[in-house]
Amino acid sequence: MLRCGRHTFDLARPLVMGIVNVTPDSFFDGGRYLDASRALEHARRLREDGADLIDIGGESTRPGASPVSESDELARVIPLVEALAAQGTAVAVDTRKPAVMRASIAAGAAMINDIGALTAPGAIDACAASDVGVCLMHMQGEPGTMQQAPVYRDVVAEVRDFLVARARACEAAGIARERIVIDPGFGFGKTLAHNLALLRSIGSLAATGYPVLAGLSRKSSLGEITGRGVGDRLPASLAAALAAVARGAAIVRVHDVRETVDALKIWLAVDVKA
Ligand code: 9MG
Repeated sequence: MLRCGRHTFDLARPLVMGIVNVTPDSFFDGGRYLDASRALEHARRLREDGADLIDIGGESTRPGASPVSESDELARVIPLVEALAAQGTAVAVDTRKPAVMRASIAAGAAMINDIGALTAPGAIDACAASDVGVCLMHMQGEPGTMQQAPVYRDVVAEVRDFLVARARACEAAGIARERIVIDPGFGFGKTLAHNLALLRSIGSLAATGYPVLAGLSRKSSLGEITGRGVGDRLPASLAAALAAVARGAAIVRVHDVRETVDALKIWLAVDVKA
């Protein structure tokens, strides 16, 4: 079970998290949903398509992205969280800022999705004071420069050890184990070889006992393998989501919810024992 505020998810089947970026510069949907009514309409569509959670982001995290002010991020994200949560949607908010975390939780967010794994001062406390779920992601470096020269001695062991240490820090602060998800952070300070090693080793992350979220949707590693631009990476994204789930991922974070839900239905029909 995964507990996220008033939502409880059974992890017997993989969950789908749909992405809505309320940013001018995200790598796939940047600029499409800056207008709040369009973002809301898109989030509702993703829900209808079968998303279990909707991830709202007000700051681009793509390689090379520039930081956004707290007030801009709040203005982009909070109205959407309020509107979606009021309709009963489980909303995750992708942020690293404790003030945005607190405001999102007050507005009804069910999960805080932090690419910084709650390392900012005050971030753990902001989440521990509530009952939201938390997604702790691994990143080497900062979005502005992280893809310049990522280096690891043993990428799988280093990512796993970091995530377990962060999860334990959360538990020590009062965030129950059932509220914690870990994420290797595909593309965040990682080469293609690092991403592939992590994808192959999702089982070893899942063996820690924390549910694993995999975010590969439309990412550049898929383009490196297929030679396709971001707009033509749907088949690669579906294959990557299935590869992650087959190795033990509990949640996939995707742009293309309808197609991913269909692909998972086939995978489940074939793979899961009755
Ligand atoms: C915000 N964001 C972009 N990519 C992501 C990923 O792979 N995982 C998580 N948790 N968040 C992400």
